[in-house]
Amino acid sequence: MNRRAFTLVEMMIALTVAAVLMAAVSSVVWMSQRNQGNLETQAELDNQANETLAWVADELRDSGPSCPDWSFSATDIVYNKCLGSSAGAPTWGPACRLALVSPAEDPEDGLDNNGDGVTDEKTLSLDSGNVGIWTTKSAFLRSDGLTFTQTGNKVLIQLVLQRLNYDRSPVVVSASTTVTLRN
Ligand SMILES: [Ca+2]
Ligand SMILES: [Ca+2]
Repeated sequence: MNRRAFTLVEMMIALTVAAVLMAAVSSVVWMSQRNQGNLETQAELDNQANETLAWVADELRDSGPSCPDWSFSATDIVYNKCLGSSAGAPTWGPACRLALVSPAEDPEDGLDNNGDGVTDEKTLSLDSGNVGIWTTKSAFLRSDGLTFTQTGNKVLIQLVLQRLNYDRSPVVVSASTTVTLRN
């Protein structure tokens, strides 16, 4: 009898120890996955911010206030690219427009319609004929995530990207660059 009771106690202790060990291992695995996932999210946003800034800088470098359709605001730019010159005068391409656009899955309504943890996120989009047909160039921008600031022939471009980490906490990346425009 005593031997059987002793065995039950042993079994209960063994089960408790096993449960504690499994909980500890699960916790370590989850934290490792979370840290790895968070690092990957951060790296993706950093890359996207840098690629977007380089692309915008390329778009604007051959343009400037002297182009025929130049229209500048804090959140969008209409511009023409210089294609070359003829008889000493610059030849301009069609009007293009860079602006924040609401994706169809999360329209501007104060709600996170697509449940990705960011309300009314935007894409930075290009309309290369200024006719309302947009090509998305960068996602995950916050609704306040694009600012153009013109000073003389320079434009400061500031981006703020946001998305959720692996653990559902928000990660925010801010990046900026200055482009020297064509005179
Ligand atoms: Ca929305
Ligand atoms: Ca959203």
